[in-house]
Amino acid sequence: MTRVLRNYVGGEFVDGASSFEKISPVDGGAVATVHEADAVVVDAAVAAARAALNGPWGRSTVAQRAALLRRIAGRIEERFEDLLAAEVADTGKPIAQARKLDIARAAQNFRSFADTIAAEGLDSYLTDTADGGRALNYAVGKPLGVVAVIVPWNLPLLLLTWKVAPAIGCGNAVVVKPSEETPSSATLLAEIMAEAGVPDGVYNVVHGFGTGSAGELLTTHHDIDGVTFTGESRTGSSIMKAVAPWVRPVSFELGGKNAALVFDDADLDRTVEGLGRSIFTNTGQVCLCTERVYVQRGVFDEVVARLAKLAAEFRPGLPDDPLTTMGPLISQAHRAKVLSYLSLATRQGAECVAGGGIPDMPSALSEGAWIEPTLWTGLDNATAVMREEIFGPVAGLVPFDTEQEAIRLANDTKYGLAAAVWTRDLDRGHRVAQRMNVGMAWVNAWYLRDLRSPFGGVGLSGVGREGGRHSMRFYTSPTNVCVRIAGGGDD
Ligand code: NAD
Ligand code: 6OH
Repeated sequence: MTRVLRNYVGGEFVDGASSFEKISPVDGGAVATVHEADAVVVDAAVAAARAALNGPWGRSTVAQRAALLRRIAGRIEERFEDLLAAEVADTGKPIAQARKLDIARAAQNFRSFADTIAAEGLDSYLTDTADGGRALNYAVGKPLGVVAVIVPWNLPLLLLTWKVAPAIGCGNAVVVKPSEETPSSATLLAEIMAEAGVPDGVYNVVHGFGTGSAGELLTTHHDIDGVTFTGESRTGSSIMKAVAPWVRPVSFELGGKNAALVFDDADLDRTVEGLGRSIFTNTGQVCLCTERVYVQRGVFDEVVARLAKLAAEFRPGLPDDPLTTMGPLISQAHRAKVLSYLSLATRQGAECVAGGGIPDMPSALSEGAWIEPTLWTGLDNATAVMREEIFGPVAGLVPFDTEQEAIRLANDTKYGLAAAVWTRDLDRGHRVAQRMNVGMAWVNAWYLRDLRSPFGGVGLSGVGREGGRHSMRFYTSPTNVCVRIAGGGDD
């Protein structure tokens, strides 16, 4: 029997008017029946969040909220195996990866933001006035209010908690809309929130799709105060339009078409290992994944050969098989999109040097969304394959001659999320990284995170930054108080 997942509103699990099936990307079987939130449920969730803000939660202190975030982190660790099972059932990702990255980061997100809010200082200025006196300005950071949190399916719990932790830490109430592909961990988190003592209405979950469903109902709701969204650039654009009538603040972490730049002095062992992780982690379904690799001509053939060998060594399989090193894509629909780029690459003149199709799988897994890690050479930077986000375990490799040319090729994109520079020359590492038109550039590393640093992108890759105090800026709304201190008693 499949599980039934309900919406979570004001501390209660509630049905929706209709339901949909969540399908496993591993074998095509049913994972869960999910209650879809209609307008009545979304309204109730927003109202529950508003009521929480108007109650004792609205008067909670930073110290109380920091303690609460730490309790949530502790409870996540106690229910680690439940969350792991939920996440793996939805995504099919190898358990070892979900254990190390996805679920572990959920607890870290809460702890990190507990530290951030507890350490936040007062934003204050002393101003000289014309009469020789002074004025004291200080800004009181108040919660933004009811925050709509809309997240994708690739790192479901990690990305959800990356937003929910600072939102709650800053005293907001949230209505979360997880992806229709990954409804399980957000629902389980509702139980964890209740167990940790989060007041009713502070964390609400509405299930469903985007357009014409819970996502749109939430972003067009008249009583939300802001939207934080992670997902596709096109969806970000729709949400921006949806909130325009109310001029609501948004924070968007969107797609990428990220470049790696490999110089001929790079440590090739570290570089190829790093490239492999950056292209293939989570079956290429991380917004930060590299899909364009620019390699200096002198080492091009060697990098291609070594990376192709590494790609061929990946083993698709069941999440709990210790030998599995690559899971499926999230769904058949997403695989159809990735496969369409595989055939387009060939039509656009690519030479496929690794993968290129669907791997042979045992018959029990034949309905899964499996795909081969794929590498191409011979693609021009102007081709759709090199310009559009594919979001699969794929990359095109292109040679370059000079540093200037590498910078120009890497920056020749409408996206601007991340880049990775591989070189032993640290002057060049800094120089090139600083010239990348992106939110995040790594040198001799990829996806190495400090949760206090600004995370986000430019261009089609997003609006705003989150992380540490950058998150606090989005999740709070300051009121500046200016107190005149008259000078000398002659005023
Ligand atoms: P998506 O944009 O299709 O969906 C994301 C979420 O938005 C889902 O919950 C979906 O139901 C909802 N949604 C869709 N249309 C909506 C609408 N009109 N109104 C309101 N909500 C709507 O993205 P996805 O396919 O789930 O995720 C993959 C994409 O996410 C990729 O483009 C990837 O690059 C991006 N992503 C970016 C980051 C980042 O930090 N920059 C992180 C993870 C994923
Ligand atoms: C995108 O798929 C990954 C985003 C990662 C983060 O937001 C993070 O905090 O690590």
